[in-house]
Amino acid sequence: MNYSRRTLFQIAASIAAGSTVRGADETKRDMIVRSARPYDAEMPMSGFKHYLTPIENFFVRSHHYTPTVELQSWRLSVEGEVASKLSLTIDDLKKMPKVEIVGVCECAGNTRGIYEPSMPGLQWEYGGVGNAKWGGVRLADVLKRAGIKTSGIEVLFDGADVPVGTMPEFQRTIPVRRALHPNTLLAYEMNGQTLPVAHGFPLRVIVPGWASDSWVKWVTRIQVLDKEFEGFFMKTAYRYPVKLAAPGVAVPPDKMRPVQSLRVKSVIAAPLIGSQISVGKQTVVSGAAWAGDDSPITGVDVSLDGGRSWKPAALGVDKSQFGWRLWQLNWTPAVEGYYNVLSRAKTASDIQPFAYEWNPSGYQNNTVHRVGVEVVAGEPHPPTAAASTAIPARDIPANVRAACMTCHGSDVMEQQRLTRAQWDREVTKMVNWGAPVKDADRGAILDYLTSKWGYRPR
Ligand SMILES: Nc1nc2c(c(=O)[nH]1)N[C@H]1C(S)=C(S)[C@@H](COP(=O)(O)O)O[C@H]1N2
Ligand SMILES: [Mo]
Repeated sequence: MNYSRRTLFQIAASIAAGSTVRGADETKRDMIVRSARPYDAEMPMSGFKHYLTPIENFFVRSHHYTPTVELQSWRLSVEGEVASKLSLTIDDLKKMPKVEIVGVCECAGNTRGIYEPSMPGLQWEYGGVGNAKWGGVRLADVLKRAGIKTSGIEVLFDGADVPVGTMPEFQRTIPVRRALHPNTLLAYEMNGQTLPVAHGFPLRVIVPGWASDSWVKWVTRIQVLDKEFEGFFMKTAYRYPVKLAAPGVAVPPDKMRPVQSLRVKSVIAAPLIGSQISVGKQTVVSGAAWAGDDSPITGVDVSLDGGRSWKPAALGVDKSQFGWRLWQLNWTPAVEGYYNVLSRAKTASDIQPFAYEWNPSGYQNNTVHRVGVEVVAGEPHPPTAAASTAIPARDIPANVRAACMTCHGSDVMEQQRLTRAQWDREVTKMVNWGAPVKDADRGAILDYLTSKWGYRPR
């Protein structure tokens, strides 16, 4: 959706005043909020204990402000390289054959937060992922109904969300081959309920096995293109180096390709990092594991000694082609001390690596998860929370507030660990997206950002 600058500032103002534009889904609980506006929140580690992630814990990633969609006026338009344009209501879609698929929705940037050197972006740890049952129609059925032409190369999706500042629209394409794949859906249900607002009400794209940057929410328009789409979110963002570069080295976008398939990955949900467990008492090491669109999980191995020896974990009974697999291993530690607990998932053709492939935007981090725990005699204490770098808004200088916090809160800045040169590039990007930065203020703003949220090792 396109808005004039004036409307944009009215929207920004109404959001700041907490009025009509809907923000976070009201039903979220225990989330790790990475940004309050636009709303970005991570699933707590306890979410990895459920086969289907409860919606109240399902992570949310929205580049822009959440739109309020009125079903009465909502239409899905299908256009471009098609024999006949369509304009469909949600009831039209519900009359078509319904399909349900369990699938992992994982942000390409999940686990970005552990890369060194760090890069700008939401500093997701492990919970930028969830597993849900999606219900809707096959995208192929809709495209065939419109009479998709053989000239079609890519299918473009456009959502109803409202860009932050002068950021580009969140528009994404997938190749026609993937669009016509029987597992690619337009979903109007999540875990058997109406798709929640935060997850794209009334309709979103589901591309099982692919990273969720392709899972466009709040879809209003589908356009079949006869050439490759040039938009920002395809040609600049969500790209991964064709050939890896050394950590910290820039890679030009034309030497990168779009992120597509997920990678084999497992996460340890319990015990939690930094926790204590009792000697001689049985503990359950448990978590979830998933993979991309080519082959399912064949096993998860657990090490209780930093990778010297491995034991196979028991896999949960619930399984589906694109869903995650729960796993667990019982452990009764006999000796006190500090233990490095690791999990490593595998498929018929791939296995989790120990070293990450550093890449400029910090995508696809699927390294072996390590959880350090202490085995103690006596009563264990719960893990201690990490120190916060939060600063009350009133203590942030006025020029920083005006430049940055018209569009988003300070929470997004607090999690960054950036050098002055990296902050400089961020400020340039934000100015291009409409941030009001006076030339005279720029140096002071950079000094402040670097002094508060400069690079620090994790
Ligand atoms: N319209 C729209 N769709 C979107 C986004 C967005 O910002 N706008 N974010 C994408 C990204 S990057 C991710 S990771 C997933 C997150 O889906 P969720 O919020 O349902 O977990 O939505 C995708 N679909
Ligand atoms: Mo994402």
